[in-house]
This record gives sequence, C-alpha cells and structure tokens, in this order.
Amino acid sequence: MIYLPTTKAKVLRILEKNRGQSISGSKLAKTLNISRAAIWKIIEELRNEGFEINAMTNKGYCLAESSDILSVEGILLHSQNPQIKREQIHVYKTLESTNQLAKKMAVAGGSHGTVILAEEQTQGRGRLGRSFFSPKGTGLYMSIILRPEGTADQAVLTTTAASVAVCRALSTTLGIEAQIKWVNDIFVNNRKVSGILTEAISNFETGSIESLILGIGINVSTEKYNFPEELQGIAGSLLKKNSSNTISRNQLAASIIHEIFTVYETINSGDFIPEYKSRCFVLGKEVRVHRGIEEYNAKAIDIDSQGALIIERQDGSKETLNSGEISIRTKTD
Ligand code: BT5
Repeated sequence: MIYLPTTKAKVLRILEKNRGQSISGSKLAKTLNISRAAIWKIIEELRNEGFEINAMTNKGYCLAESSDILSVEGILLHSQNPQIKREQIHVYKTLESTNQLAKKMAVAGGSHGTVILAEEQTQGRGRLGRSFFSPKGTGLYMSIILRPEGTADQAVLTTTAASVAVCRALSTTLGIEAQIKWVNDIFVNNRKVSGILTEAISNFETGSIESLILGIGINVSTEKYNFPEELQGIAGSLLKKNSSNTISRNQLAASIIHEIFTVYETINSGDFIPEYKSRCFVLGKEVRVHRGIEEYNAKAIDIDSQGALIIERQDGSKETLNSGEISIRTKTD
C-alpha cells in the first residue's frame, strides 16, 4: 500500500491544493514546522513515487497540472462527502485485483465503505471468469466493501445502482452522458468505457449476504492502440489524447465514491431505476441471451424494480433475467 506518513501527506495535500501554482520551500517548511531540508527530502520521495513536481528557482515547488497519480490526499481534496474518511481509502500501486483484496479485507472484518484503489491490476476480473484489462496509470480500478442490511441478495440491484452512480459522476465531472448495457457495462460513443463486477460473500450457514464487493473499472485515458487487439473494436476511454479536459483520476474517483455512497442509501427504494432505464440502450432492441450453454434471441423490453431485465422470447413468452450468470449481446456486439 502507498502509505504516506503524516508530514508527507500534509506536503502532498498542500501541493494538491495549489496544483499548477508554485509554493516556496520556506513557506512549506514554516507551515509544517519542519526544516527546508526535510521538505526537499519529502519532495524527492514524492517524485520517486511518480508525482510530477517542478522546482523553480525563487518560486518553489509546483505539482504539475498533468501529474495524475492516485492518492488518498488527492481523492479527499476533491471529495464533497464529509462521510468519507481518510482511514477508509486505500491506494495501491499494483494489485492482482482490487476485488480480490477487498474480499480478503471483508472476510477479515473490513467495514462498510472501505474503498480500495490500484494504479494497475495484473489480474483484473470481469464477470463469469472473464478478465478486465487494467493498465497502469490510465484507468480507475476500485472496489468498495458494502455491508447490506437484511438478507436479500442485492447483488444485481447494487450493480444497477452503481451503474447509475458512475453515469452521474461522468456527467458532473466531464459532462459526458453515458449509456448502460444491462447489466454492468457503461458505454460512451458506442464503446465500453467501464465495467462493474459485484461479488457477494455469503454466510455459509444462514445463506445471508455478509458483504458485497462492488468493483468498478474505468478506462480514463488508455489509448486505442494500448488495448489488446481483441479489445480495440470494443473498448474506449473517457479522455482523448490532447483533450482540453484536464480532470484528474483523483477527482473522478472522489466523484464516483460520492455518487456510489449517495445512491446506495436509496438501494431499497429503487429510486434510481428510472434513470437506469433511461440510460439503458438495450431496451426495445433484439438481444441474444447467453445462459450457461443455452443461447437464444429475444427482445429486451423492460427493467423491473430489482434491476432484472424483462425479455420477450420469440414465442411471445416473457422472462425475467436476474442472474449474474446471464449475459446478453446486441446485434452490434
Ligand atoms: C466487467 O465484466 O466488465 C466487469 C469489470 C470489473 C472490473 C473492476 S476493476 C476493479 C475491480 N477489480 C477487479 O478485479 N474487477 C473489478 P464483463 O461484463 O464480464 O466484461 C468483461 C469483458 O469486457 C471482457 O471479456 C472483454 O471483452 C471486455 N473488456 C476487458 N477489459 C476491458 C476494458 N478495460 N475496457 C473495456 N472492455 C474490456
């Protein structure tokens, strides 16, 4: 884990607050009540961790606008949600999978609202044993531990709610109005920019859900040619190269975490379902349903109050798809 001792965290917080502007070493030293040499040492450490900090004679240190390293400080700085505390956010350089670590932490007693992020995942997971390509520094890969109340299996509904939360965050931070493909994919300009994987940990004896691990992967600025060949026709990113949009991943992460916590408070009311439906581009379309070894064509007609997809089969019969074991394809897939 990237652990920042208090003074280092404070230096980073000041630099983040003044991003793009210089702040003198002596001012930093005075504010934090340490020597200029100590400041210099911390700046060197931060640089070694990848922070782009420029030093200008007579002006001081400046965290470059383009510096985009995930950090607890950076996320907190952009967080509008006072409920989100420093202790619950954990940032790692590299992990096999944030969901995998979140699961371990949940089993060990990790509390509701614990958030785990990684700069890269070496074994990012998708649904049904698929993988999620998670290259270093150009995406957001995060997992949140949720402790659902009651015994209902909220996994599908949580994925539904999280899809809406991610769309809201993209809208407020970037002005992007994304679309959703049932159940867990987020599309921008007909390309998948994000996938969500909700995994449940249940109590073996009672069968109740003890925790849900909500995993979200987003391609922020991965270039087309950096995706593996098989994904180049499917995957897309939020930011284009040289785009004027300079949002940092910390800012986006803060917004997503805020929107997830907000929407999760209304999970049982299903108030977000109308928004999910309005963004869900499969409704009204012909889809191919994949259920285990079975495959068939149908028309997607509605989303019910639990986030399940209602389809009409070719013989006119209706069916409700609510299992994580089902996936659908549209004609363009
Ligand atoms: C998903 O599964 O899209 C869920 C992805 C969840 C990833 C997050 S990252 C943080 C957390 N930790 C994890 O280990 N996972 C979660 P699914 O709907 O099954 O889609 C997987 C399919 O999407 C693959 O088979 C590819 O076709 C495609 N794909 C893989 N990587 C992609 C990417 N980076 N962007 C777009 N499409 C991708």
